[in-house]
Amino acid sequence: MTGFTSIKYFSDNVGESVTIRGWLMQSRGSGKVRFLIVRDSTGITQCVAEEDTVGTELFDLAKGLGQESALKVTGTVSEEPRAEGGFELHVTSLEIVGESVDFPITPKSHGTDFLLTNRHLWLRSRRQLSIMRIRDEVVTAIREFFRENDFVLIDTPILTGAIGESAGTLFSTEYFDLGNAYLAQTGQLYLEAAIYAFEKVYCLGPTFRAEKSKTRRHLTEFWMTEGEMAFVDSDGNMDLQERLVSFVVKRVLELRAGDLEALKRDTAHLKKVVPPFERISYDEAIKLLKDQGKEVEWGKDLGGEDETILTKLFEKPVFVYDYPKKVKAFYMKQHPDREKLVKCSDLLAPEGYGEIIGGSEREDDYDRLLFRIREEGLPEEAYGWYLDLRRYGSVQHSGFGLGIERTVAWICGIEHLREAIPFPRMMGRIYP
Ligand code: NSS
Repeated sequence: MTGFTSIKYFSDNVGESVTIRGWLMQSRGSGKVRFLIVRDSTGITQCVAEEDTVGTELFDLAKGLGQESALKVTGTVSEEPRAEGGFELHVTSLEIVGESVDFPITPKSHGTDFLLTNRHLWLRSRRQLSIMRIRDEVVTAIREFFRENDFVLIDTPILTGAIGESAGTLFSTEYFDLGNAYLAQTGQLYLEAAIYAFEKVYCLGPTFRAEKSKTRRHLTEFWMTEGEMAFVDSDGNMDLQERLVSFVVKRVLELRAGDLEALKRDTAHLKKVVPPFERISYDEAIKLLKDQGKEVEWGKDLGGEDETILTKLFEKPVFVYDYPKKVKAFYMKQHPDREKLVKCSDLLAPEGYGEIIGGSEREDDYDRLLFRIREEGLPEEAYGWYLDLRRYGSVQHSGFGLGIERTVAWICGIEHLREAIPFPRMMGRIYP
């Protein structure tokens, strides 16, 4: 589009007259000068309207503008180190594109419930702008990492016939004459099929779990990136994960420093995120928890509180590997020496954040996998195709799933997953 510029490009236009389009975030001033803080796709800038320059009519217009009015602002760009972005725009003319009266979300603080009900408007707040930009960077970095490492993107289905993770948290829907279909809990089983075509594959998309718990770590719809690799064991799986996570954190530190600062994130913690990460066995984790005075029983899954305690003992993300089979999914490979364990790992993010990745080596033996499907009471007929993969060129393979919202929440240093996704889906909320 000609005739307009974006805030990001002000450095190319110093001393020139330009027009920007955007929304008014805030307006302040006194007497004969008004400062309009305007946001566009590329940044936030201060537009200065002086009565002596713009005339009384335009000045009064500027004074009366409501928060979130859509505007076209024309003015001269000048350098101003004290202003946000280092430049400001000296207004010569102003056009209201869309009025905004009594925007409900003001700079004062509001309750969480009110903000969530107004999520469609809350998204425009500064903190939310920074979180969403970091989310964008996280997803972009993940795609770049996989591409650089020769993984092929495989888009896995959302409507599925087989249960991917566990029967307890399924959303189901009627599927014509074929009975129930489930919303995907994972793309993993389909990625396992695709490694036989491409060796290394990944997916990145929404997944669904009917979580009835209301914790800060659970959404009913969350985004996950999953990687799957042929000829890779559980250790190799962890190697890849620590490289991926380190790459993503580095990217955000490099490219979204301003947003981290806006969120008041202490980046000292993030700068430590470089390979290798510590790896402790489930047995060791139980012992560490007991040493910390936590009552835990060998054989139970680690809860959110246990993870929080563990992560506080380490400066970097930490892997916990080889969990009891009882608490993990049917597809995980049995430990070669200890039949009660499976070859898996969870990656726990530091500073109390806890699990961001779940991964494992997969059961590649036809008979043992069939046994596990039966043992878990899963409908055998739905897994015919999955078992087939163990019949034609089956190889040792491993993979993992990284939760996007949990990763974003940790990198941003925010408490609750609901702020890490544009429109959160939780048990008690389906609007907006
Ligand atoms: O259940 S996981 O631990 N593992 C899987 O789904 C495997 N099929 C992945 C694989 O090996 N391909 O979930 C993986 C991650 C977990 O570590 C969390 O970061 C995230 O997905 N996750 C969630 N995020 C938000 N809300 C909910 N409910 C949730 N459940 C898992």
